[in-house]
Order: sequence, then C-alpha cells, then structure tokens
Amino acid sequence: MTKAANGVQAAGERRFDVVIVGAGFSGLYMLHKLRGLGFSVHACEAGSDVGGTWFWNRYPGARCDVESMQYSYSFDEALQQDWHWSERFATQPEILSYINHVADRFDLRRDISLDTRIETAAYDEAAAEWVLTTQEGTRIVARFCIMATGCLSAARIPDFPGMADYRGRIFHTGHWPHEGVDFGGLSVGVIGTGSSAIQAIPPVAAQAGHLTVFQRTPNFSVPARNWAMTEAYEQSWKRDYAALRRRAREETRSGTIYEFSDKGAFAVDAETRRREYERRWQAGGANFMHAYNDILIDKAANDTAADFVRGKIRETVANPQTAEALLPHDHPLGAKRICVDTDYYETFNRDNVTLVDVRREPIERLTPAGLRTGERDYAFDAVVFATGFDAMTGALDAIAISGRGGATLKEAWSAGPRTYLGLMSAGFPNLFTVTGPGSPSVLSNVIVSIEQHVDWIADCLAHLRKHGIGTIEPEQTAQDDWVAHVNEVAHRTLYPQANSWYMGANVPGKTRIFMPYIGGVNVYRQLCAEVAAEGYRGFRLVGAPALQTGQERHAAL
Ligand code: N01
Repeated sequence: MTKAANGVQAAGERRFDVVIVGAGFSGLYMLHKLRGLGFSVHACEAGSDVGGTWFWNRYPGARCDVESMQYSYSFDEALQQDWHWSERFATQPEILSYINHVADRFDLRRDISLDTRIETAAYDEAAAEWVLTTQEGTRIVARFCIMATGCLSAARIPDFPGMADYRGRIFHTGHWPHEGVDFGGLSVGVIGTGSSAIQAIPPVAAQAGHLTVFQRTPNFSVPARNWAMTEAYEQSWKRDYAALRRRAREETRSGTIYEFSDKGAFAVDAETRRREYERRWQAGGANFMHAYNDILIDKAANDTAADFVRGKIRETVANPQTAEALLPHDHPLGAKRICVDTDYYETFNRDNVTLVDVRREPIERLTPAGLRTGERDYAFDAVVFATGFDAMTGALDAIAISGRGGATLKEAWSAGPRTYLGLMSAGFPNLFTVTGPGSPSVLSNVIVSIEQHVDWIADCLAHLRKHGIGTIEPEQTAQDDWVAHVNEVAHRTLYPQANSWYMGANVPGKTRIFMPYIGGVNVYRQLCAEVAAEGYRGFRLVGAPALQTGQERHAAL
C-alpha cells in the first residue's frame, strides 16, 4: 500500500490493469515488459526478496545445469553484454545476484510487493475482473492475472509418521535457511537422490561427521566439469549473442544450444559410440544427452547410453555393493531429468558416507533421535529432505483459484492440468500462466521459455487493449485438442516410462499425466505465433470497455 501512483487505492484494495503473482525470472520480465507497454501492473511475491526458485533453493552446491551464458535473459542486449558470469555453470548466489541486478537495473522493485502471499484469486464475472487476496486480507483487483508462480516452487516433504517427534533440525533443499547451515561434525541424513540431493550431497559430506543418504530410486547423473569462465569463451558468446540467442529460440527443441547429433545411435558401430559417449562425458554437462538423436525415443538406443553411464558408476564407486545400489535400472536415461553433478559418485568412496537403499529398507517413521527403517534406527543431528516439489501444478493449487461460476482450477484440473498452449485454461478468462503445464517449460532452458511466454502474453494484452476486447479465454475444443496433442507427442518418446515429477508420479494421489509439452520450443514458439497471427485462433475474445492504461489514468488524475 505504498505508492498511489501504482493504481487506484481504496481501503484495503488496490487496482491495476494486470497483477502478476511471483517475482522470479518470469514475474520480473513480465513486469518489465508490461510496464514498458504502459499497463498499470503490479507483482506480488511471497518471498522477502525477488528471485523465485533461486531465492529459495540455497542448499550447498546449488547451481544451474544449463550453462550461464545461456541461462540468462536475452531481452536486453546491453544487459547480456554487461553481465559477467564467473563460471561455466553459475552458482545459486551468482544467479540470485544477477536477478537482483536485473530488478535494480530496470527499476522493478517499485512495482513489487514482497512478503505478499496470494491466497485466493477469484474471477468476478460481472465486472470481468480478477480479485486476489493476500494473506493479510488486502484485495488486489485487476483485469488480468498472470501466474508467474514457477513450476518447481511447491516444496514437498513426504508425510512420514512421527515428523513432529523428531528433535533434530529439519531442512528442505527448496526452503534453505538464508543464513546457511553449518554441518561441521554433525551426523546428517539426506532423503532423496534427485538433482537437488545430487548437488548437495558432496558439499554436505565434506562438512558432516557422517552422512547417510536414503535413496529410493537411483538416478542417472553426468559430471558437470565446471570451470572458471574464460575471456575467450565469454566472448565466443558475446560477439554474436543476438544471433546465438535466436538460434536457441528458433532452431532448438530445448532452447539451449548443444552439440546436436543428426545420427541415430545405431548409425555407428559400438566402438564409435563408446568414444562419442566418452568424449561427451569428459566435456561434461547435459550435452551428453545429445550424442545421438534417438536417445529419448528408442529404448535400444537409450540403453547404449544408459549402459555407458552405469559402467562409469561401477568404475567410480569403489565398493561394488554400493556401486550396484547406485545403478539406475527402472527408467530410461533422461526420462527423469538428467542430473549434472560434481563428485557425486566419488562421494560414496568417503569413509563418512553411507548409502541406504530405501526400497530394501523402507523409512517407517521419524523418531525423536532420527528415523526408523524396516531394519534399524538411525540417529541424526539434522535431516535434509531433498524430496522435490509438487511440480507444475503445486504452486497454483496452493492458491484458491476460481473462475467462471466459482469453479475451481483444482477441480478443473483434477484429472491432470488442462490448458490451451499451456497459457490459459477454459473457464478462467484473463488468467495466464507463464511456463505452465502444457508448454515446453521444464523440458527447456526455462528462461528461453519464459521470455517467449512473456512476449506472447504482452503482445496479446496489447492486442486486446488496442481492439477494445475485455476478455480472452480458450475455447473448450481448442483446449481439448491441445491436451490430446501434448499427450500424444509425449507418448512418442520414452519420457512417460519413468515415474517422474513430469508425470506427477512423485506425489501420492496426483493424476499421472505427462504435464509439459515435449514438441520442442522451436515448434511451440511457431505454433503460438501462428495462433496469434490468426486472430488468436482457439481463443474466445469478447468485447468490453477498453482498458485504461496506467499512463492514461495518471493523465486523468
Ligand atoms: O526433486 P526430485 P529435486 N521416500 O523430485 C525422493 C530441478 N533442479 O529437488 O525418485 C524416499 O527430482 C525421490 O525418490 P523417487 C530439476 O528440474 C535443477 O532433486 O521418487 N525418497 C527423489 O530421489 C529437477 O529435476 C537443478 O523414488 C523420496 C527425490 O526425493 C527438479 O528441480 C538443481 C520420497 C526427489 O527428487 C527437482 O529436483 C536442482 C520418500 N517418501 C533441482 N519422496 C539444476 O539446475 C521423494 N523421495 C542443477
């Protein structure tokens, strides 16, 4: 309730053309873009500062597995030229300082309310407005509501019995204390072996007196082989940044430039394949996945890469029993998000690290001292839950969203998320999601996907304003067709074969359906552009009083 210039202010109520929920990478760029177009716009952020996922995920070892030269905004040439990344893969603190730099550089903070959690968002059909309420009861009213809430922001702790009994400290990687945690000499348990755990385990093991890792499903991980940024590498990007960014956006499926192969795995002989896998393994990073173009489509091709990685795990881990336990067998390589690590497998050679296979020895409950498995009791000073997120839908479910006729988004999506192009959902006019389910989002360099969504939504709102259109909403048939298409494309690949969070399989009771769109950011971008060019094909646009822009309102005042 600070600046009247932000919008008309009644007691406990604020009004804007557009309200954005979230001030991570999506929310910040959305705010910048819409403000530039003259909309009155405000962002509400639950955290005490900007940054979204990079604000919350401060666990030791957290860093991005997309190269820093690519995992950054492309919308401003001066920004991308000025910013210097210090490593091949940026650490969480460096990414967070970049996000803060962006917020300051574009003077975004004046239109962001921090520590402001949105609890409800209800569509008022008569007024054609969204009414949001914060945890403190402030009403925020806006014609358009944009959910920039992130796909991996609803942290999940499994519902083990005895949670309240445990007397040690409990952490979740996705809600890490800002002051950091000193594990020096402590006995620590880590539950989970996904990307977060695989990054956290080596630095925690280096500090802890003893670390016990509870693994339910072994994951495939490839070495990052991070290095300090070199002037030559930085300049190889900066010299031609605009063209390289365009290539990532328009010519790649993942929004990231890798060394893509145009060959299938069986187009070459076994020794050539081995050498190629070895070369990519030594170079590090998720580029490994692109050694052959059928690794995520053909199980036999996938097996060649998976066998190679299993061989590396056996070579690295000294204890043969531990090595066997670490071998992933239950899903194709990459069908769960590939992990990228620094010394993960090597960490199991330390004397102070023990691996517990939770499938053989299930966790039964937490106890005052630690936890109890089917076989024994463990005592810990601290337990780290690296147990992931209610992905893609969790952050939206956490807000009571109701659309036409009071129907809730939760009900509308009870059999899995239903969207048109991952942008909007039928029955919820003027409500947009950035990188929501049904869009490439988590299968891509998410910043590329964010920028595409933000640009598309901003163009759409400008179009509505220009033509005096009050509401936009997907047609049911267009949405049904899109949902079917998203599923159909997913099932042409190996992805649905894994019990992954992409499928909602990590949350008990969640409908199993492949949530992101796997068709590729290049194809998807083209599709979204065509839809807009054809007068927003598949959307119902209904006239209403034209929007009053922020600028016009100020002039009127
Ligand atoms: O979460 P996850 P995450 N008992 O869901 C286990 C991104 N990310 O935070 O596989 C025992 O992958 C669970 O076991 P299982 C990235 O997109 C990116 O690690 O369900 N174990 C699994 O091992 C990533 O994919 C970066 O059998 C239980 C783990 O907890 C996504 O975030 C870094 C359990 C959860 O793994 C999520 O990664 C970090 C239970 N009851 C994250 N419940 C980079 O950019 C769950 N588990 C590098």
